[in-house]
Amino acid sequence: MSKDYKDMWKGLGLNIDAHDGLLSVLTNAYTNIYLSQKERPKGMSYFDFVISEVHGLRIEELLNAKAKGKKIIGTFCIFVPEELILAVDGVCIGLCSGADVGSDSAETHIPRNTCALIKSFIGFKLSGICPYVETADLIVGETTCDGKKKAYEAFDKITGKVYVMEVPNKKSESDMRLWKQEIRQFAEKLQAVASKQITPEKLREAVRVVNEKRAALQRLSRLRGSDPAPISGLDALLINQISFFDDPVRFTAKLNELCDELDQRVKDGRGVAPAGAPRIMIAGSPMAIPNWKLHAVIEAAGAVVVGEESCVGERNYRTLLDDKFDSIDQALEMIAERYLTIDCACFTPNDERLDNIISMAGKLRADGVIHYSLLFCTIYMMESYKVQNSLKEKEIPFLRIETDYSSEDMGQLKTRVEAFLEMIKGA
Ligand code: BJ8
Repeated sequence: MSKDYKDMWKGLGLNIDAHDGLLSVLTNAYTNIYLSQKERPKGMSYFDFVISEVHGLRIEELLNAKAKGKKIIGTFCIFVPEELILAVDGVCIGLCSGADVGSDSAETHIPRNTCALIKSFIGFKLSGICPYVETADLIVGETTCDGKKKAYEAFDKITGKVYVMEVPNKKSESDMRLWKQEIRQFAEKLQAVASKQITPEKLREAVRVVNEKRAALQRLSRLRGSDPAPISGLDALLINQISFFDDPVRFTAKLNELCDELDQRVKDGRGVAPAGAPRIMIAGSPMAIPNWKLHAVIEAAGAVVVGEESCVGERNYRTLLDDKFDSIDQALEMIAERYLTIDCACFTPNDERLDNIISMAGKLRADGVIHYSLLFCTIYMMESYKVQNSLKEKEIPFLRIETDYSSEDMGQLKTRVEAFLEMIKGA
């Protein structure tokens, strides 16, 4: 970190000893998993810097933004439209957490058999180690899976900052009506919290910023379709994770610079693994920072992860938003329509997800798909069987993994992944 931030953390009420412990674990993991990689693009140095300052400079930036009257809006789901947050001059921060922290305290509020992502965000708060939650003016939850829906009740008790959007479970006309109403109410809530009016100009600018970020992420995804892959799955995952909390304009510029470098690598036939190395696509539950477990296992075994069909991945940036609207009402309708195209497993039926997986596997030239579900993430665990069947029809090799954030099953994961790669190589 570039300087001592202890006073800032104390001011936010963090538990300094526990926080120091977290940072040292994070630094060690990052050094072992990330900095030891070979053939990393030079452009990754910006993203390394962001990680080194994840609880330092970025938090200082957020506090400076608050001092200027901006509001910090924390989110847990890609159903929450970032465009609306930017349109009230707010800052959108993804709060999902990917580390096994504070489980014991979390279990005093929610059951033990809850997915690691939920346990983690509650555990982080109760352990006093998340400066993002402390900085947030409003935390937006949503009625997606049952675990999150009920966990937000507990989280509101602990933080007093939670607002919940109702996401329907189907996509019929009446569901769309409900969702449009939710989007309108969210826009009103944001305007009240920020004491700012959304204007068509502000919203158009916000749409442009978010579209450019998503277009840069799409560009990165397309580049990963090359063989040899010009960037590791670990690095691409990290970039996707950072996209949820970095300044969007700066992030987009840095990602486009990196993609220019990757373009050159593709022209030169230079990759992070030899051409012909097994190419794996991952589908399923989101991997919040610093959850790098499965990518690390796969790439240590000599394969390369070429894409993530996940919210920390393609599901987040697949669709851009049309900015050709004449009024706020029309824009809110278009936002609702764009967000209801998201193919989260919380919907029934959700066959578009199967089509998206097949199409993505083709574009990325994936040799196999690993379906990843967090333990107790029922919706993705359930849907993995349909994914398996549709991949079988296309003769695409499939492996189902259910795991959490602990390292206890690393040996077993390694064995299963290696066997899967052997099967692919022999096919
Ligand atoms: S749009 S995937 S971000 S809900 S892993 S908490 S689903 S039990 S995160 Fe999600 Fe929005 Fe859907 Fe995406 Fe529940 Fe599963 Fe836990 Fe999950």
